[in-house]
Amino acid sequence: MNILVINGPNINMLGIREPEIYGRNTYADLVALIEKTAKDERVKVKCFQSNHEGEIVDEIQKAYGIFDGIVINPAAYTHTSVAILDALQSVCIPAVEVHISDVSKREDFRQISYVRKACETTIAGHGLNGYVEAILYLKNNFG
Ligand code: CA2
Repeated sequence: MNILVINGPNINMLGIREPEIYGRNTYADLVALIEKTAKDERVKVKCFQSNHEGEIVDEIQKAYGIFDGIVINPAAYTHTSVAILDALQSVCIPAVEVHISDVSKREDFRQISYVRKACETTIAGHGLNGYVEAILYLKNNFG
């Protein structure tokens, strides 16, 4: 199985500010955790992070015919982006929405997720382990 992990804007700043919300681990720690999980589970993984909506749309489109699953934390674009929703729907690849924090317990504007409609499930509030759970979900259900 070949899984694409997409992280949206500011995820590259993890561990630098707001440790009470996002923890103390860095983006490099997250990539290391995802790569270790992929090795343990014998799946292939590619990690992609961008601060730009169009680049995320491009990456989803490029996944067509190459990846069997997508793990996506669109970060702030979760709450605004019809373009990312449309891209996920256009490629028809099973996707899991991940949030490090429990967005359901945060501000009103974080209660809306445009991408959720194109995702099999949502994992939120489990910290970085949410990405591990998402990989296992895709492997168990679509691998
Ligand atoms: O909880 C999540 O994973 C989020 O997707 C993270 C986004 C936020 O906009 C979503 O509502 C929930 C934020 C990404 C990281 O932002 C940082 C801000 C300060 C310091 C480090 C990262």
